[in-house]
Amino acid sequence: MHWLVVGTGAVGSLMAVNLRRVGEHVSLKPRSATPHPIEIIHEAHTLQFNTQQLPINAPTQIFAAVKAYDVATFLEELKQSPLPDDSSIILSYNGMLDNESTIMPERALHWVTTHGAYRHNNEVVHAGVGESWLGWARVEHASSRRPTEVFNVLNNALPLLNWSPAIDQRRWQKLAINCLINPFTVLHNCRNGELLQHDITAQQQQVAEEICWLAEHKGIRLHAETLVESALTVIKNTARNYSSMLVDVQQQRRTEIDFLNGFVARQSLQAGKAAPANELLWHRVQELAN
Ligand code: KPL
Repeated sequence: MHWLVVGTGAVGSLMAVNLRRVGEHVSLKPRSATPHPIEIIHEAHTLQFNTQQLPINAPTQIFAAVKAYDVATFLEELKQSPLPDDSSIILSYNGMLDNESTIMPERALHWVTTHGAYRHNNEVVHAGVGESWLGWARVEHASSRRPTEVFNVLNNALPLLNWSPAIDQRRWQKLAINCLINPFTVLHNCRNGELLQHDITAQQQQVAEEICWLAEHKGIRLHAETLVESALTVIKNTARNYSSMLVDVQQQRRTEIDFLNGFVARQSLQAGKAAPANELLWHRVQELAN
């Protein structure tokens, strides 16, 4: 199979090296056009990847691990250069977009993961082994058959992969975990594990309750206590990590706060209920990030 990995951050790089490891043909689509191969170091080996931009002529599986704020632009670019039949588009990003249901292509799939990875210069480190879930992005396809070949290759490359007809449930859980950890690491300027030294449980509980209300409004059932407990487990399991949001702030990049707590605040208001705890975190991180 031909794969085009879009985004050379931690997740994209991790998937690229693992797809290559299981014998797949992998190219990378960097943000800006570069004619040179890209090198990724993994487990002390240097791997070279050719770069490719759209349009694509041969059937290709696209694995896009991009920032939430790049998703709409990328999907628009794809719309301008439709993919050949037998291609699929697998998306992996933090948070949610307000207009998601209107911009998801027919054959799009969401890939949600608990694997931990980070990039240091050209090197990608698989810091924590987790598992992943794959499911159709468009609700009307939720119960359609899984794309067996794509599923098997992804499962082989980075196990364990689960097929999920209810991928939105997973995405909401992940959204909640990120909303309950990432902004707090920015406000306290600390590693995930250092959050245990700060008294944030009451605030997290309110953030979680607001998320549960919105999720319920959209037909997804979550439990606030369980979310806060899961966040605590993730904090302990990733204690030495800097959250992706804190890294973005430190490197003066745009954060994904608009697509996490910002998404919850905006969507709740639109549904008729304020979400003050999420709104406060949204604005505080925006202030600190500018
Ligand atoms: O996904 C993460 C992130 O940093 O974005 C967590 C789970 C918080 C781990 O750092």
